[in-house]
Amino acid sequence: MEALDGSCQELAVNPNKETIIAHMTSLKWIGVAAFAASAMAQSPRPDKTARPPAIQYSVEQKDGSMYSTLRVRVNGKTRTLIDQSKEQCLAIVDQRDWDGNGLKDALVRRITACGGNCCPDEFFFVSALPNNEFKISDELADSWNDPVIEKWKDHWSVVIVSNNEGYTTNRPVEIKRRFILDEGKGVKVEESQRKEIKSLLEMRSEIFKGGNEENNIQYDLDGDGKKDTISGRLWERWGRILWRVEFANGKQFSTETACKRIGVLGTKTNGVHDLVCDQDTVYRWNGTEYQ
Ligand SMILES: [Ca+2]
Ligand SMILES: [Ca+2]
Repeated sequence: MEALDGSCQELAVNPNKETIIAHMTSLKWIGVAAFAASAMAQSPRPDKTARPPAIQYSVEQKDGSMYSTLRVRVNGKTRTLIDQSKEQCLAIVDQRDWDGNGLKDALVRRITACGGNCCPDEFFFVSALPNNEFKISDELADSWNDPVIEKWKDHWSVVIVSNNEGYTTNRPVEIKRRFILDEGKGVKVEESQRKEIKSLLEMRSEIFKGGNEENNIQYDLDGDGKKDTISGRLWERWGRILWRVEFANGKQFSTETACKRIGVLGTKTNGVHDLVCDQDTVYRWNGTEYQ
């Protein structure tokens, strides 16, 4: 009771004494009153009863099913958040207190294809609310890649890069979005689109009708006065051009890298024009080949 006595002495000189004492009476709980009093005395004691619950998210596959059950364990008690009957394939990307409310939340990947490589994955948050409930956010964005988790203005944030990769010859589009978790919702706080470098001349996969067709563009890349040829075939599965360069002097260069666009840039390296793949990937001549 020594600390309580000390706190009461402090209360006696506090101008808000009546308010505090009225509050203490209404609470009818000497422990809370002692805490309030000690807080007023600016000598806080750790409140061991305020420790946040232990929260742990997990995903499991039962009975040989390909579908997942998303669970959360709170202080040793397990709850199901998404049942296997929903026929989703899930994986936990990360668990931490995303929104800073003292309770652990999770970032979850929904594996759209459930195996295979048909399509990008989706991502969503599961957040622990102060009322002991859990909230599943809307899906944030899709991606073929792992999202990046990083601090942004004192918040935890996730950066998800989406693109239109797939069985399509559409022009490449890549959008980078940043989300934070706020009151159970994924809030987009930044968005940007990857820009294209302008080329002098280019070949795009959209001109191809099918995999057997070959197209080419001609330009004097090495400045010897004779036009060189960039030729390509379509890799239909990814709508990308498998390309190679044939110089007029007989030298050849080929690569395994397929591009939705292969173009000639105005800039040169070692006297040979640089090439651009997709939006901004630049190939430079090192004297013997493009890299
Ligand atoms: Ca939280
Ligand atoms: Ca040439």
